[in-house]
Amino acid sequence: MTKTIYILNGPNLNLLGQREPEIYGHDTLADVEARCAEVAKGGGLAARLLQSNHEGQIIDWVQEAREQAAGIIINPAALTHTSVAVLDALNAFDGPVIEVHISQIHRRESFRHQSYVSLRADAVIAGFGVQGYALAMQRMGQLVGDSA
Ligand code: CA2
Repeated sequence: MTKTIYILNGPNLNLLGQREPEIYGHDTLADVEARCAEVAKGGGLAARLLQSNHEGQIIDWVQEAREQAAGIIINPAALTHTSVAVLDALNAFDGPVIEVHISQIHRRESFRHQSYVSLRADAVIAGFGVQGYALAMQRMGQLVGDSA
């Protein structure tokens, strides 16, 4: 059976492509979803992209992933820097976790330098723009694919 990778996105990422293009670029989450689906397919995987502005919903999806997904790609957005609850949920997930940030968070305000999620993430990608999601999916193919 095809393995599914969850691509979870936190608060305000629904605005991707509509605001602050100088930081986040012009692509929308729908563009990200299409590109990730393509890369996933090439690696024999399926992609499921989800976005919520609500911390509890992100946690519910991480818990759902325990049953439904082989790996998680997550851009927790601002929850990266605040949420022990998202970290705890990820700690209960057994598969690979890749943290993605569109911007280079270490070159931004100091409050963005701290990531709770990095304490669990197997890999972190930051500053590649939305290409980071596709790179993460490529790596997932290596980590959970049939040739892994
Ligand atoms: O660089 C990233 O991917 C971030 O996770 C994005 C978060 C920010 O809080 C993190 O520090 C770094 C912000 C997401 C908000 O997304 C928007 C996209 C377009 C327009 C407005 C907000």
